[in-house]
Amino acid sequence: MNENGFIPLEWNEMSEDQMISKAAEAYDENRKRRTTRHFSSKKVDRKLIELAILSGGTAPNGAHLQPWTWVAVSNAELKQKMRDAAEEEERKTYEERMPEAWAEVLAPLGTDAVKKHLTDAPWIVVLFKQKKRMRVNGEWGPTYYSTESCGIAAGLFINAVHRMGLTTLTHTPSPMKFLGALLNRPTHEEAMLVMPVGYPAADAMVPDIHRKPLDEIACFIEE
Ligand code: IYR
Repeated sequence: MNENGFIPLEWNEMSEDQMISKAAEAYDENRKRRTTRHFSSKKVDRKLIELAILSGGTAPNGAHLQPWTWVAVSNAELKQKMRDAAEEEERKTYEERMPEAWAEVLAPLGTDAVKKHLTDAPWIVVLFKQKKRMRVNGEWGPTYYSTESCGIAAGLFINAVHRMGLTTLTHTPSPMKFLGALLNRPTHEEAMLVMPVGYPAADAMVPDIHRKPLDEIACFIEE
């Protein structure tokens, strides 16, 4: 049935026990996700990257404009160029542009201007946010909530990568303009996140940090 462009929602009610068990299972899986900077160079099938991008593309988004372009790079020469350009910007950030208040919170995470993960990982996926769209009348129009939309999409992509047993790192070279030029993107698209994807290295390390407990991140207002 299709009435005015609407179709029935596909949805199956679960028992409350089943819901709790599914919710706990999802949390248990999600809390095992960690961000590591240490990637193996073991190859990853393109099909897995396609599936992760498709998961990202299921994100709720402003006016259903799906304002994202995902560029997946496995070409070694191009990954090296991306790393060189990212490191050039990052050296300036870490050495000259980073205020002390920022450096202080990054210190425990062990980040620096060396972006070895960009050449170690078999894939780099760059998420571009579309700031404009072509209207049916042929004129350029805005997109809406594209930052929020792409943020949600990135979260779903990261979750999909984790659930398939791989790892990714959200890298934010700043400024990111060089990515549009290197990857030939039109000017209405703005690079937002760089996500190397691959297997963690056998000796991958992560900082010994902890997540805030529920009572520090949420409050409930009930009857
Ligand atoms: N963009 C830099 C610096 C950086 C900033 C934050 I906030 C982090 O959580 C981690 C790193 C980089 O990608 O290294």
